[in-house]
Amino acid sequence: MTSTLQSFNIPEQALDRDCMTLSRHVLQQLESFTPEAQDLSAIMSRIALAGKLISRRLSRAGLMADVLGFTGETNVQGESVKKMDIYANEVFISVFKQSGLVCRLASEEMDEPYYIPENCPIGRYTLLYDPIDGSSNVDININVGSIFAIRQQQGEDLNGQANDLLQNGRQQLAAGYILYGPSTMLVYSLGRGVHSFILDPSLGEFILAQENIKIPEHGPIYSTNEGNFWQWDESIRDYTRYVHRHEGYTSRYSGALVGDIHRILMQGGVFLYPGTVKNPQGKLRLLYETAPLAFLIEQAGGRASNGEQNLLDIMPQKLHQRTPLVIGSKEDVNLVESFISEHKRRQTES
Ligand code: P6P
Repeated sequence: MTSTLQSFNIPEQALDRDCMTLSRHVLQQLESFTPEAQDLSAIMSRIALAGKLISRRLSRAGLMADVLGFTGETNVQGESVKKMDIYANEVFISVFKQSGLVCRLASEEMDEPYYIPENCPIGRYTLLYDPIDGSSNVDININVGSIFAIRQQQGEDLNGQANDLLQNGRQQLAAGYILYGPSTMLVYSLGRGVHSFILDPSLGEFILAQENIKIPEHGPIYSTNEGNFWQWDESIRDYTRYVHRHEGYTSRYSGALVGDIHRILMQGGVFLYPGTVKNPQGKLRLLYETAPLAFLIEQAGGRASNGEQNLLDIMPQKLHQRTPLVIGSKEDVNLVESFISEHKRRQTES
């Protein structure tokens, strides 16, 4: 007896997959329907909605007034703010404001966290995010991304400074990114593997694409801005000379972290943004860029550090703290770290 689907030549698994939406996948991951599981599922759905809204705007950016270009403002990072940064930041606030899910949103674009007091007694969840990472690429139609992490409030945030967020990356309940590329892809982890979803515009849903993504143990790609070469520590310069001189390495760098990390996740290799003479702590932000990505890459079987310490063990001292970043395949991160430790050894011996 063939099933109805088979009699219409509709592969059952294809239909099942089209029905595996993000919210259903979260509940399946948590193997539970507890209020906490429902909350996380609902939070991920709101993040997906934010991704849809941002994707839609980006796809029309060149055709609409007031989407491209700069606002003329400078953000807490001292960077010129793109109109798309502000729009995306507001999208995340809007999709969570009436959700009853999160009580705070901490963003690269906001000096202080945004509080939604009426939500605080509920999930006590906090969303940390970089609404548009790599926004300099928006005006030239090259991929950009959003990065997010979910944490739970610990203790009382009495002074409204959200100091309870200053915990290491192992306190993250979930993390991921949305890549606005040829297709819009959401990649996330709840600590039970890394899974990707692709936005099907015809359905308006993120549909499961790949489960339990594993990063190769080694890959050919090294991704870094070699324009900073003479700003780097000698150990990083020696690593760069090594990959220049040895077969089997190739450089890929887009200037947008999410796309560069996604390439490393899928093909293997290492991304590094080291400290420089001018910025010893590097450029990337710990709480809403490097820690979420480190969580994800570790879940995929890779590694992430600041060059010496596991990235997820770093205790932030302030909300917008920066860290150097070495992240990717285990073997390739280890190789970078071996140059750093060798230089430290020589310095202590001299
Ligand atoms: P640089 C974008 O501004 C960003 O924060 C990341 O997306 C990207 O990896 C990095 O900065 C690029 O910085 O100094 O190479 O232009």
